[in-house]
Amino acid sequence: MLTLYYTRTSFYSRFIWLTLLEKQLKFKLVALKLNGDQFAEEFIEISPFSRIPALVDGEISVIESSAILDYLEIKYPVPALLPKDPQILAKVRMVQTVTNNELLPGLMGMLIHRKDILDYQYAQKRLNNVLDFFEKLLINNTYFAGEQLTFAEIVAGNLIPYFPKFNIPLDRYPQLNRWSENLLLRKSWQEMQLSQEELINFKRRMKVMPKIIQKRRRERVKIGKNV
Ligand SMILES: N[C@@H](CCC(=O)N[C@@H](CS)C(=O)NCC(=O)O)C(=O)O
Repeated sequence: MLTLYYTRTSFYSRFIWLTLLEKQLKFKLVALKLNGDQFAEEFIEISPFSRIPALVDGEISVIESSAILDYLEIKYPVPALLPKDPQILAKVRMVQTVTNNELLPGLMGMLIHRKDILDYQYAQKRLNNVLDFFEKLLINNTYFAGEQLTFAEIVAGNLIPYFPKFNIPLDRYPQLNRWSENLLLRKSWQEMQLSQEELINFKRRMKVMPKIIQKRRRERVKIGKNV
């Protein structure tokens, strides 16, 4: 049996959750609150850096979301979520990586900072640059890889369709808008929908994230784990 350690609002956890759903695997979810429970000894045995997501598959524990995705793809290859064609694979990997390295920090920056400060404006610029780039990459295709749903949807599609809920309209991006609406209709996306209350709490939590991060660092130093 597969077990995913996660929280419902964690971006990295959510795309593992989506992968398990899209591959129609049987799995168990174990929710962490991240209020200190990530430092419990039993969890650190599974996830030595005390972070989610962590996936346990029988004898094996896998941490780091990209490693988990690769593991699931090779171990459970049907339906395939990575294309074989090198050019299309490069596109999918670009979408995955740019989402993690540019889009997510952009969104977080916009949720954390006040609009009048440079950090917010820089975050917004990063986010808009990614949306411009993705809009062009999509062309008129159903998915980034054409007709095949891939990790590009699992990763970028785990953020962009929810932008309107964060007051980031997609009107300027007709391709991404169409693509987002299409993803939100899928059973797997619907199964993971956050409630209005969860979204409000998430936004509130983001505002105090710098303080939460400091607190976690103090905890990590105390227990002698990696920061
Ligand atoms: N590089 C990791 C990042 C995971 C990560 O940052 N997880 C956050 C939740 S989204 C976490 O566990 N935070 C708890 C903490 O830092 O103590 C991955 O891709 O899996």
